[in-house]
Amino acid sequence: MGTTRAAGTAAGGPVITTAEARPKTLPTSALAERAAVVLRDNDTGSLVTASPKLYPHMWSWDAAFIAIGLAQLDIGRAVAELDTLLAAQWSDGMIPHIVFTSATGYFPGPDRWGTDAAPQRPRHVRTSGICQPPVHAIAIRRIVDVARRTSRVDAALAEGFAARVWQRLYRWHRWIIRYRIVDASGLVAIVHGWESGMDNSPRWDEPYSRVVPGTNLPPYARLDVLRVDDPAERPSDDDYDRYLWLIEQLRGVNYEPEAVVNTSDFLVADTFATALFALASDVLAELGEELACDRDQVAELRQWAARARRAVALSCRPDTGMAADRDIRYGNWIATPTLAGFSPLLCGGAGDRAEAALLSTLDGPDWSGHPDLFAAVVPSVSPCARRFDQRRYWRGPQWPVLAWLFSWAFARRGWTAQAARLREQGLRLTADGSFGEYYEPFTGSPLGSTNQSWTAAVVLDWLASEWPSAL
Ligand code: 2M8
Repeated sequence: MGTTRAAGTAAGGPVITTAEARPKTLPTSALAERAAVVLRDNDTGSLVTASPKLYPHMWSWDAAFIAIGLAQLDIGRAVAELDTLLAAQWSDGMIPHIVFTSATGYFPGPDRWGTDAAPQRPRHVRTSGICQPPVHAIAIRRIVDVARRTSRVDAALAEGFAARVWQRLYRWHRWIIRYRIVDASGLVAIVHGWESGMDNSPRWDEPYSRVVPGTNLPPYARLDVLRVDDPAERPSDDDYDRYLWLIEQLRGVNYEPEAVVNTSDFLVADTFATALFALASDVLAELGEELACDRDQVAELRQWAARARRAVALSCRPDTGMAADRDIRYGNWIATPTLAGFSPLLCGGAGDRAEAALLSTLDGPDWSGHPDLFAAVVPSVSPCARRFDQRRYWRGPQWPVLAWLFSWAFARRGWTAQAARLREQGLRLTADGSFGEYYEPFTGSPLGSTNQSWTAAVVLDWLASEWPSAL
């Protein structure tokens, strides 16, 4: 405890000094119990907030992962979580990125978003006006699979729910196809870094450098920096000015989906969102086949998945094999080495040789195999990259929720050894039971929020006995 060491030099990267202070490791049963307590404590009755202090509302992709964890406790509660989210779906099909509770401790709240004047908004609840990655079909798949193993009653409940909401999910995917495939890359476009879920990732440095906040940006006070131990774990004030400026732009066109794409100074084709769209469209089509949903719509989903998969494969850089994003406004590729580069491994389509090479990059010393990592979990940015920052949010730390996503996708693809290893290492990272939002890669210390719901949720799923061979 408390010794200081140098780390991060393996592949010629920066010398990084870290203080080791690794907390306890809980036995599995205690870890599962703690995870369940976190989900229960963060439950308002109709939704589980993303975290108790930092994020006292429902976030779209958090809700999907949270529902996966809830399924290990109570299928009915898991289903209710997604029902709450889907009830906030906009009339055009978009699932909003935040569904607000009455809590006031988060900025920007509903007044700053100002979606009340948007005709497509839901009437009974206030939401933000952008979206997040489309992982919801994956959650439904997992809930149905878990329920089928628990009891007939649970299976009937989960399948009935899936059949009931399938059409809503189809409309959500159709919204993405209609409004967010906007350039020849065929990748899913985003109009705000928050839509990627990886808010301040170096992927967005260049596009954000071109967003210049106007002098008429209304004043505001950040609350997020007051809720973490160290503001250096969060985005900078300059980042926030840009985030808020984009909201002003979107609000200015009343969140009309075509106008939003034409207006936002930030318009980027997101390879990671595209891979998730491909994967989730396939999963939704598969559920549609099982539940005898509309055949034409199932066929459309398959086509959308194939197109998105191809777009991700085409985005791969010839030198590294890693997928890239594209700045649509300025017409250039963005090949910053972040974990989004591994997108083809989620959805397939790059070809066997390319995938094998990418898998060995993932396991190699620049990434999960970096010798100084506390746990062999893919960091959000390569520890050998110039812009790697081991404590700052999406610029270096490890995110258990993303490790779960890769582990689930790998198991589905039949890569059980890799899936099992990710699960084992993900559990190593989270074994102290603090359920950090993200983790410092060299010490394994939790950062950002603690008792983060999606971290607790994926740990609960990982701890389920049948994982991963029977996925
Ligand atoms: C983070 O994003 C929000 C804005 O949406 C924030 O920083 O205020 C991201 O990590 C995002 O991916 C996540 O869904 C959200 C809630 O956990 O927090």
